[in-house]
Amino acid sequence: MNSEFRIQNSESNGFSRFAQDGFQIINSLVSENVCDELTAALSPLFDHQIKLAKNRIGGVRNLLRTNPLVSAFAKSPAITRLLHQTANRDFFAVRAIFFDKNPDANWLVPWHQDLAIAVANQIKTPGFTAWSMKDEILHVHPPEEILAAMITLRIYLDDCDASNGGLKVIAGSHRSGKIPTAKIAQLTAASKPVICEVKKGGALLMRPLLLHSSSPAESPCHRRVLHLEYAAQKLPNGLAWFDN
Ligand SMILES: O=C(O)CCC(=O)C(=O)O
Repeated sequence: MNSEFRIQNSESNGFSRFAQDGFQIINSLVSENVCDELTAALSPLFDHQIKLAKNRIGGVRNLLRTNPLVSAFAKSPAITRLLHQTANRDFFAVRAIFFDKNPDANWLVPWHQDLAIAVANQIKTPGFTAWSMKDEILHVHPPEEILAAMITLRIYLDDCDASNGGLKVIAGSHRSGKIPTAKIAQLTAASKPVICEVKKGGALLMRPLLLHSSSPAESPCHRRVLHLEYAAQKLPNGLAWFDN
């Protein structure tokens, strides 16, 4: 990793009301070189995963622990400073996933909120539900206030728009807290989604509780994204983040 990594330009594209809307697009956050370095390190991992499990199209998980480049990037002062500026508190990286929509992996993601966090241990704790394993890592749904304080930063390693499966979001939906599944369809039918168009090197900041979805690409080409999740607080009752 280029230790001189820095934010080139954190000017937003007009969707700058992060607290209100629950998301913000940042143009030109990282340089072409850093994007290419990340792509070169992560694309082969994704291709390998697709080859091993053809019917299982998911992201490459656990990258904070397995990939020093991702870990250095996610924890770099430039990124943690950006997060601090966004929400006026300190954040630490807790999960990193690499996604690539491409002709071999062109999936649809239905409307949802990101409710699961990766944890190191299982201790029965009020408000913590839906324990599960994803890629051999323990996950759980924490109480709403923990999710509401988190931020996701998606780094775009390719240009992305509506034609190649850009993320769609419902502005402000994070302010409804955890939304029951039955209500998600009603809410999305009654709202006008925003398609997040982001150029290579740009980024999307979003709250995990923001309703989001993505369509398969119409013109499948690579749509590579490094998805980084950050938390702002320790977990209660002896529970611990899987990474921190
Ligand atoms: O990258 C995508 O298209 C969707 C990913 C997603 O929904 C998620 O990370 O929760």
